[in-house]
Amino acid sequence: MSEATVDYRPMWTSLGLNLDAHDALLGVLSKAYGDIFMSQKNRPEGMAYFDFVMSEIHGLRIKELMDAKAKGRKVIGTYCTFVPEELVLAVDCIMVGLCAGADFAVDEVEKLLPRNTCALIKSTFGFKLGQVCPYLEACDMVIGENTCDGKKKAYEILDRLIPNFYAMDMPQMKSGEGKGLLRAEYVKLKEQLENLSGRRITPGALKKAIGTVNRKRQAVQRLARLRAADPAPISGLDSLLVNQVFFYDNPERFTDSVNKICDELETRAKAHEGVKPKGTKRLLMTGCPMAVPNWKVPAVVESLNAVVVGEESCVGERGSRGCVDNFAGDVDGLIDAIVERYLEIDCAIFTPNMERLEHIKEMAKEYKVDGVVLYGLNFCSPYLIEALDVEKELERAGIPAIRIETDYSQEDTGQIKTRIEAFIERLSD
Ligand code: BJ8
Repeated sequence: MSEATVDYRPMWTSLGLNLDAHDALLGVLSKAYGDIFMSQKNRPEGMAYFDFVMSEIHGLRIKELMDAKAKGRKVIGTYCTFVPEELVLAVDCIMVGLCAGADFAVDEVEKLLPRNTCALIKSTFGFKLGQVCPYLEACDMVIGENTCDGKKKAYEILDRLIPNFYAMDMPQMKSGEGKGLLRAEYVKLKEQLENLSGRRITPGALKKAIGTVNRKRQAVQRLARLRAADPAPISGLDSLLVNQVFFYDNPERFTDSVNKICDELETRAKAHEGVKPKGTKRLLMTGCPMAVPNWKVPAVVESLNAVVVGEESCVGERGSRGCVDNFAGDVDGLIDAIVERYLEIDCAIFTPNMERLEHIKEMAKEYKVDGVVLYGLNFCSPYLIEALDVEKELERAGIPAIRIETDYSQEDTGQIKTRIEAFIERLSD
């Protein structure tokens, strides 16, 4: 990650950031990125765009948001893939993902939350309490969703810390009333967005927004399919980075950049060129989402004789698969189509959630994986409990799996490395 050439400090000050704390965070981020990403070999040339995005993560993109705000556009922050970007774009607002992947202001956080709260929620609080996230501070509205119990209760507190915080309710079951409940929540959200932006959603605007988000998803779906090649034409780390940038980049520019990488990967695949030799062990990761800069486990995997070829995750295929049908002629019909697509997200908050097990097996087959890493954050009951069933199901299907339970600290990296190394050796038997 290169140094920013423009002085963004006045912009950060105007957003109310704590500049010293923010410098410290950027230092950690920059070092982690340099150590992990820039030491990779044989990366696609198209990753240069994503290196640039990361070097400007709190610079140019924030400036773009501030320029858009100056012209009257609103910025909407989200913490979950269940918030439809289609509705946000249809009122000419900009959506940014706010999930954070680093510990910050832990002592302050633990005055508000129990220590045994998952790292993702604690990090959300740390970024707010430490005043270090320009995305969060640039938001005109922040949407939380009542998914897991941790988020649901934490949002009651976050509501007091963040101005214009809006909590969206979520069904716990997809069957029965579930679809109707989600639809009702999306209609309420649409009204909130219309009030904030002063625009009414028209069929034309919603269709255009659906097209934009579909193209963005299709680009990452194309990238995912190309990873089925052996040798893998792109590393799991670079693919994860693309899926992370999905949440805050300009959608059209992101789509073009991903498609350019895909063109390059097609050529690589035809030439049997890869980031590691053919026959390298291929792993699928499944479980909790990994937000920037949470690269710990894939970095460990790829420091060994293995490559990650898929992520069954909300920062990955669970969050980006499927598209919204764009055929209906009115807003009601288009919202029905949005509900259909979003209900396909197999989040572990749903009960039962058998579709997720099927999807993991499908991915294992499609990407020709040798083994699966069940990734869970400490204290995340939904994914840690579901991991037991996933493991049994994979065992029945003859697919080896390893459960990794961790947090955002680096203290257990050595131990995780030892376990994954032994797992990979077992795959060679
Ligand atoms: S749709 S996965 S983005 S809720 S790790 S906070 S589940 S205790 S993140 Fe998620 Fe939406 Fe579901 Fe996806 Fe709770 Fe677990 Fe923490 Fe989690």
